[in-house]
Amino acid sequence: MKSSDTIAAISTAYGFSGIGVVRVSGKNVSKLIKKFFGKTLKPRHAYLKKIYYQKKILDEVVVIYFKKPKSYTGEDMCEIHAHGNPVILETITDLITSNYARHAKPGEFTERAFLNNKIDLLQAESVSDLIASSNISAAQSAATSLQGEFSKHIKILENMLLDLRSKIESSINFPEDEIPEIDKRTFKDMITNLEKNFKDILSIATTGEVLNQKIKYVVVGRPNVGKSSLINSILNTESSIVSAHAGTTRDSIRYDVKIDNFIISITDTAGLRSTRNLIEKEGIERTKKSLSEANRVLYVVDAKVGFTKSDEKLIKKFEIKNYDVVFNKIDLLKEKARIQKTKHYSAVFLSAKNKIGLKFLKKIMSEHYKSNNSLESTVIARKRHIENIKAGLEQLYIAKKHLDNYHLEFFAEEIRIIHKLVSSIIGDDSITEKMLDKIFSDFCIGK
Ligand SMILES: Nc1nc2c(ncn2[C@@H]2O[C@H](COP(=O)(O)OP(=O)(O)OP(=O)(O)O)[C@@H](O)[C@H]2O)c(=O)[nH]1
Ligand SMILES: [Mg+2]
Repeated sequence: MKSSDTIAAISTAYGFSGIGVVRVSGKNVSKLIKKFFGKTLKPRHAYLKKIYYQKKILDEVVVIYFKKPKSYTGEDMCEIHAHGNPVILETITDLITSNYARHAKPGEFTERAFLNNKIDLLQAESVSDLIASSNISAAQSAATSLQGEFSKHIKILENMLLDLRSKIESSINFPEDEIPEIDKRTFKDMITNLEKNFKDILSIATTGEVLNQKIKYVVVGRPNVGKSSLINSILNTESSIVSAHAGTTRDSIRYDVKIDNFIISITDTAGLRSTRNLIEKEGIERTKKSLSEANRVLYVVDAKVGFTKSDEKLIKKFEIKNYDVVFNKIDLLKEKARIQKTKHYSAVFLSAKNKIGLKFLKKIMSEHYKSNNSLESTVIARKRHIENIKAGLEQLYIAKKHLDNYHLEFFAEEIRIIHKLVSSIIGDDSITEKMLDKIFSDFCIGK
């Protein structure tokens, strides 16, 4: 399965930025360095070098050479830190791939790190999870898994199973078919310990989907209260159309935005009112749909009008739950921005148009985020891992029954299956190329 050809890719996101990095890994790296930069470089030292294209300077770059096995992939590697311009980065990659390397496939650098035993499969997967994290807890859990914390738990389980299997083997060699009483007691104790370990792992491992869940906010209210203006000031752009005309927004539009250190989704909707206009009616239908998918609602009112009986009616009619009320346009009242907590909701007084008091709204969002993420989870897990652990636990219960019934052969077979389920989590020999392809194809190129 090990491939020895040299691969190259741009490892930073596409677009314009301060710097962009091209990564190369494989046996041609030192040849390439010599050709490009005229001499060999000391490993893990940064060198300022020039790169030429058709005899003219293309860019001044920082090059770092990593000599195997002390590199991310475990092979000879080099990183070229150029200016973050797609034209420059693509030209450098072309120069490299025309003679010394081929383009890397998604996740191929990490796949090589796995194949060269730099990391196990669990850690490899957490690299991708770390990159995809949408909040600080997800990122920290992925980083913890990447450090090998999750693998450590799995390895303990694996060793316990190995130990049990070798004990079973020596018991099987007894002439009688039955399990000697003394062995049975030992096996029982070991099974109890295994069960505890399986359960402990399930309690600390949480899937990325759960950890990355974004709170979905929907902004609703009557026409013209300033819903679109509120969204624009949160996004700091003019994404939603704002006008003095009531009924401006006719569609539900979703945006993702970063607040502090987490990402939320927020949806602008059509103002709620009775209308004969067919398009506006359809817009209100879409508001209903957005409401049904929301975790939290921001119900906006015009501070000059206040929160009235008719707002209460609307909230009932549209079955709006988990809402806070935004009193917008406080600039017209010369009121101070603030939060006021009531029995049913928090009231935030602000001005969307003048961007006054937004920090109070963000404070409330932070509180929502914290109460949503009170999980004490420490490691990030894939569905694949959780499924294997759960399946292992189920098999363990079956094994227990065989043990109670003195069926040593069946018991041994169950433990063998459990062992396989656990080992494939960190990637043992039973992992097929096909499975690896599937796992690494989710990665981004250059990682
Ligand atoms: N003075 C003042 N005017 C505001 C404020 N926020 C919004 N407006 C004005 O209120 C009007 C309506 O704003 P929108 O953001 O379009 O309101 P909306 O709730 O999205 O309206 P619909 O999409 O029609 O339901 C516009 O003229 C805005 O400029 C504010 O904080 N202060
Ligand atoms: Mg609007």
